[in-house]
Amino acid sequence: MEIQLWRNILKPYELAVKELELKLNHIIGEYRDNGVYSPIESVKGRVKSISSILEKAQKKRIPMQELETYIEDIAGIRIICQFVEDITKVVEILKARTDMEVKSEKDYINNMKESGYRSYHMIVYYEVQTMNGSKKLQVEIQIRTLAMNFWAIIEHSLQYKYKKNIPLHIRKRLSKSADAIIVLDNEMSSIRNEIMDAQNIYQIQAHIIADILNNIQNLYKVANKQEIMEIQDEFYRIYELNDLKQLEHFNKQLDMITEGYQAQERTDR
Ligand code: 0O2
Repeated sequence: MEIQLWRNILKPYELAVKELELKLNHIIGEYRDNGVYSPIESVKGRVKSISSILEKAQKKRIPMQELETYIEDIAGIRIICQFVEDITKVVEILKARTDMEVKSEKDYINNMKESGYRSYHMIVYYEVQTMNGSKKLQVEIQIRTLAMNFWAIIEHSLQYKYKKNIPLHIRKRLSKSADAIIVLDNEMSSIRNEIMDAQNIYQIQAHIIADILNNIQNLYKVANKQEIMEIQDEFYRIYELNDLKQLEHFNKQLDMITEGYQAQERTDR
């Protein structure tokens, strides 16, 4: 096939990957902006390289004109979660979406592969708009924890190094480390609430501080310099106390001061 034709085939897949990365990252932002723990930690997408597509087509004896039907992972999205429990939540979120339709699912979390590989796979249909109209594509979504991802990346590199023929002694070690990953994920799950609380507090604090700085910036336009200096000194004092309640209280006071100036401005007009 001509290079230019490959480009034309792959372009819509590139669009699908970009759109899905944007949409899924937006979910993370929505959760965090609301001070709620996000079940998605990070998202990464890729379009399969031409050489990998050819390799897979050859291995599976797929005719060129049927590549797009039988190679389901030309577009791939990987969703990383912190905890195993989050994976179920992410699957629910994806199933509830109206911009994709689930074709098939594979649960390698509860049915670990012989290699030790664990991940939840979904093949979804996703529609993109191109200059030639809309096109429905298949996208593979892999959902796994940070720990599972660590294992999969290492094992994938070894598969590449040994051309999918990893020596037995290394396979045994990989299998042992896959078991260790299960223990690690379970341990993390047992302190999940504690970790989630800590992360939420961090997010809330970051929001309040951003709010306070925004308020102070607005006050520059209306308040006198002396008052702003006092407010700033007070902010630094409270910030050093590292006390969320005091920061919240200070922010409310700033809101009131700002409202006071706005009311005065209205009556002056
Ligand atoms: P790449 O380079 O990641 O794109 P097949 O695709 O034929 O191997 P199948 O049944 O079509 O297998 O799909 P399956 O088993 O769900 O695997 C799809 C993808 O999951 C693989 O794509 C890998 O990304 C990942 N995967 C599956 N098994 C393993 C494993 O044992 N170790 C690692 N590290 N990853 C795995 P590709 O095309 O094989 O590879």
